Amino acid sequence: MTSMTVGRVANAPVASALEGDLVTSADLRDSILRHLTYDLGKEPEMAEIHDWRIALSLALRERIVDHWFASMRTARHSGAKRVYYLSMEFLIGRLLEDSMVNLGLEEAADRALTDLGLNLQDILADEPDAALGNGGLGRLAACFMESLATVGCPAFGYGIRYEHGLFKQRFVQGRQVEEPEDWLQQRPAWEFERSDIAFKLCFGGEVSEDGGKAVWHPEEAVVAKAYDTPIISWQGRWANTLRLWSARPLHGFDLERFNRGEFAAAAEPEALARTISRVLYPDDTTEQGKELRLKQEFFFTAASLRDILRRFEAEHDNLRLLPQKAAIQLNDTHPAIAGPEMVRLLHDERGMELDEAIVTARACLSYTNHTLMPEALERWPEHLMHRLLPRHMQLIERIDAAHAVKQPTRQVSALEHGEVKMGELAFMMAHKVNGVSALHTELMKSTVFAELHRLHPDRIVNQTNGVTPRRWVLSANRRLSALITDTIGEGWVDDLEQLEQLEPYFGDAGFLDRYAAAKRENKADLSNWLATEMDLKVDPTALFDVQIKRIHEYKRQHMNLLETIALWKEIAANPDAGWTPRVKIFAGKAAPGYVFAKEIVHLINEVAAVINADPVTAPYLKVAFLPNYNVTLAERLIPAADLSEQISTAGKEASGTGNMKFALNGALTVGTLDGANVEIRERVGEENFFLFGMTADEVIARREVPGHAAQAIEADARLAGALADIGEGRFSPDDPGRYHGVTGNLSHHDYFLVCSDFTAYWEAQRRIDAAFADQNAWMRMAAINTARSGWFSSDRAIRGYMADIWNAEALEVPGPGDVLH
Ligand code: T68
Repeated sequence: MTSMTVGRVANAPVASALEGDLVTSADLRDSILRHLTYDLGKEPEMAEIHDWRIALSLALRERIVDHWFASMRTARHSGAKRVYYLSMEFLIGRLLEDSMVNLGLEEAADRALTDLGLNLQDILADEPDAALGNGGLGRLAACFMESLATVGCPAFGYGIRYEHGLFKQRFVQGRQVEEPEDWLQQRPAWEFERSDIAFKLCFGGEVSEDGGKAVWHPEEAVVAKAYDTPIISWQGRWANTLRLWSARPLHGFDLERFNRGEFAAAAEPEALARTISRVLYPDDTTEQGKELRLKQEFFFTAASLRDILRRFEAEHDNLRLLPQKAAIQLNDTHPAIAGPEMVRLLHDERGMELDEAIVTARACLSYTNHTLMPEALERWPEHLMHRLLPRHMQLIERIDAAHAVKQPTRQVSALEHGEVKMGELAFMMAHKVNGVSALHTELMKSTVFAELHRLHPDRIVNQTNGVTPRRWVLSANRRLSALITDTIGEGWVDDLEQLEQLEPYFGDAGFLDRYAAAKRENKADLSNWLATEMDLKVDPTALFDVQIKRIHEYKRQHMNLLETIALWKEIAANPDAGWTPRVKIFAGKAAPGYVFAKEIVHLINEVAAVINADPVTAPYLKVAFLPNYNVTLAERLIPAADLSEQISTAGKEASGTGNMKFALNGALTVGTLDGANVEIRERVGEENFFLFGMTADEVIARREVPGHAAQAIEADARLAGALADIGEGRFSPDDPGRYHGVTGNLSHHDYFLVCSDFTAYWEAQRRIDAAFADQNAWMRMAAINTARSGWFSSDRAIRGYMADIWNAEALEVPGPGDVLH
């Protein structure tokens, strides 16, 4: 790949590099002032930090636009296939630093702001996190958008422009309290409102027949209006569009009613329509059959398909070419209504034969599965589907029947017990279906999709997840990045497997020292932050043990907590036994309706309060539960971690992506053989990974053992002691029975096998204590994790999708001098 730096070349018109930088920073300062004055209408003396932040963002956005247009033009003129990534969630976080770094304008911005008497870090810290997602699935979509641009794949991301993203989490007396998120309160700096790109979408009504043709007479309609955010690649070589839809009423405001004095009623249609894009559903892996959710899914999927067809029809006149020009990826089943909707657009609205419409739609569509947990697989009641989308319900029956014809004996159907199974529907309407780690893909084949896999043995493929190195190494971990670039040059940033070149330097005097110094300084920064923000003093040289992710039973934060309690008791009983000091760090949100997860949140906070107040154990153990986990907090924590907790019940975590971020940043993993942990361990080497626990097969067998939890508790006095402390109210003296639900569940039912895996987990942690005591050996293992994790770049993942699923090629913006025609 060439490393032409369009951004830099375009912005450095004069001879010496320094002179060029000065010109750039002066230009940038001028455009910041221009945007502040003429777009925001503020005088510099009156401007507040967010005004400056928005002015800087607009100044950078301006520099993205030319690359963006050039990319779009190149895509149009080349006739290349476009990729469409349909996702209910894009957890993008902050965009300012990303854009600045990718444009190569960081130093210029720093200098421009210093000239203006401002501090770049303060400005970056002012940006709200765009939290338009729940967790891994949404963050993957955001990493994929950045990588699609960086590898030069012409693509659009399509989703919903939620007015309110994921709730903000506060702790009140240790309990989670949810507060609405309001990222649009200040003027959004990155998006372009597209009043001209809007589609009418219909719901409800009935279907009639007219000369053998189905005619849908809907009873309700809303408008989907587009908002575009350009996503710029590393070094500004390419830019794609993230197009988010916002719901508006078909007929605005009712002036007649308003004039009659019915003010609220006059605004009603507006409020109702807008409800569709009002809030992100805060569900993580548990689905609720909510009508509004189905409306949201149809809303963004149908708007996106209409947009895709409009673009195709502007460029081509033969619908049969569609599969050569459009690859449409469904991020989980949330956009699975795309199958029937596309058939409807091709058959009902454009007159293509039904069978051909099904084949054509399937050739465009592909589906990524992110979970095998039965309760998280989407199913919609047929009656609801019928009421909201009557024509689609008919087409689902037709698709299912057409699929049934191919089966010798009918075994699989998308319709069961009066419900539409969206996983089956997505599978039937996709030419490729992928899992997100090697293990997960194999489990898809042998469990949830076993029958469908037998019928279509070439359809399921694996694409192990990845993360963007620009955000998760280069920006998040400046010290490590500087060391890497000093050692092997800058090429690793968009060719992450170059990190392998680090390993020969491990023997050199100095490399591992510098590696250790970077980690030490990152930990010192986090310690200072914990002191100021959380009023918590920790030993910055202690082992920083981090578990950050959504709170869920299968992720087993409670197993980590039980080990914490057991460790605390052991230290208290024998404080002089040479303990390795540890800081246990937790962060994560519980879905508001997930009672058990909220009890775990409460319990972690109560345990933390008791342990942190114990003067005897204080030198060796502290517990921090940081509120409101989000992308920005992850960027702060991961570079400072020594240990990455990836301890899900084997077979349950489809992949994990945090595990990859930690490994790249030199944290060692304590983990089960689950999701991408398996592949991380294969790459970094088993001696550089702390494995414990049952395998996916053993988990299934263990569940069959009657009384498995009681047996495990009986056999492990530490586990029994920790459970007893919780059950007796040691951490909740005001309400000793508060956690009987938790202890009862663990002692009797224990579906996620916390008790059965506890002893192995405890032993792994003690091996970790011993390993950490030898800092030289530990830092070497950490550096090996960095050097051998380059494969987990989302650039690699995207190239895999392009080759195996989309059949799409990368493009390049013509360099200066090349003529576009
Ligand atoms: C995650 N899934 C997987 N779901 O749990 C994780 N679900 O193992 C994997 O690494 C990641 O996807 C990316 O592949 C989710 O994050 C959700 O967020 C979700 C949201 C709504 C409904 C259901």
